[in-house]
Amino acid sequence: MTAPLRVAVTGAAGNIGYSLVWRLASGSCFGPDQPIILSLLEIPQGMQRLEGVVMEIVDSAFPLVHDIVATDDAGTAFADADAIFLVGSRPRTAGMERGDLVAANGPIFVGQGKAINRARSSVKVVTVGNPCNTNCLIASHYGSDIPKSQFTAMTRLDQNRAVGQLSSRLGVPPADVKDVVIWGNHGPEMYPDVTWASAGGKPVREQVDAGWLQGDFLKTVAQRGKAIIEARGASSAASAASAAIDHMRDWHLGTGGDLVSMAVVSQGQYGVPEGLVFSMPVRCEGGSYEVVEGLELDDFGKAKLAENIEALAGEREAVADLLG
Ligand code: NAX
Repeated sequence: MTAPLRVAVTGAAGNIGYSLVWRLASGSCFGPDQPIILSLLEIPQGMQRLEGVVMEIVDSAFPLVHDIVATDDAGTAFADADAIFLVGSRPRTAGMERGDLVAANGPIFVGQGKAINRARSSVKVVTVGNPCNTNCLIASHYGSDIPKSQFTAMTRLDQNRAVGQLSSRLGVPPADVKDVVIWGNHGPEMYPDVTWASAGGKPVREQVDAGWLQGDFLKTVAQRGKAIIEARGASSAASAASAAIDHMRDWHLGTGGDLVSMAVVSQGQYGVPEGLVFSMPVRCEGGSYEVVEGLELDDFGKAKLAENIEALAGEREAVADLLG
């Protein structure tokens, strides 16, 4: 029988966790034949809620779930992990800016980064808790026994939001929208780029005008998180969990040649300063990803990349004391 994968989720009793854990347990991420051990981390104040979550997982009787660990100790949660979803942190609430989030959540990723050193060196880490690019940068700094390539942050929700908008506009199912790229930060300056994208087998740029792409489309995708908070009174949860599943599933099982976007630790590609965690186009195969290099950006794209580099360099500056 296939050996189980050890899958850790932080903030497992939170809103995203409540959706994410069920998708993991059902086989949506690692495949229908891959057993898993769930390793769930919460803060001490969240342990009672986590107990309830564990009871419900047991009650769901998932055939693929071979064991469940529930703990408030990051070292225990991450020991020998094959995959880690860093979700736990404080969500943005109405009126809160990303700068406030950097200060509130950065310190969490110092301790958790150190604890990641206890995972397998092949561990796949996806950072969801915001500001996810910079939290990932902090975690990768302290998780120094693990190769930098194994630390990523999630911009898949932005990709899925862009695909959703194009699908509605062009009247094609989401599966027929391919190769949309998200560049940069999971923040308002993020750039959804359709230069290489197709919908229904035809280039997107031949089907929609540049004014819409640079105007309403960009604005809708960039401000979707805020719009959801205003409508729901709470930040995106089910769609975020779904995107985290997509991100990890593609990394683990491959993208079959399609472009997807992951925020990865830059090695200087596309002029992004080394070490910044920046969303780029990747292809995944055999359990690893490769940044797709050499794509030609137009002037608008180059300006958007510069804007994202500036924003993320600013966030890195804001947490310089944590990286000391
Ligand atoms: P919730 O407040 O519902 O849940 C967070 C959970 O994390 C809570 O149960 C809390 O007790 C726990 N927690 C807090 N600090 C922790 C720590 N140090 N270790 C372990 N657990 C800890 O928030 P939720 O809606 O689940 O959102 C979680 C994070 O995802 C937030 O930072 C949010 O901003 C971020 N998001 C990221 C998205 C992305 O695309 N990258 C989109 C959705 C979401 O906004």
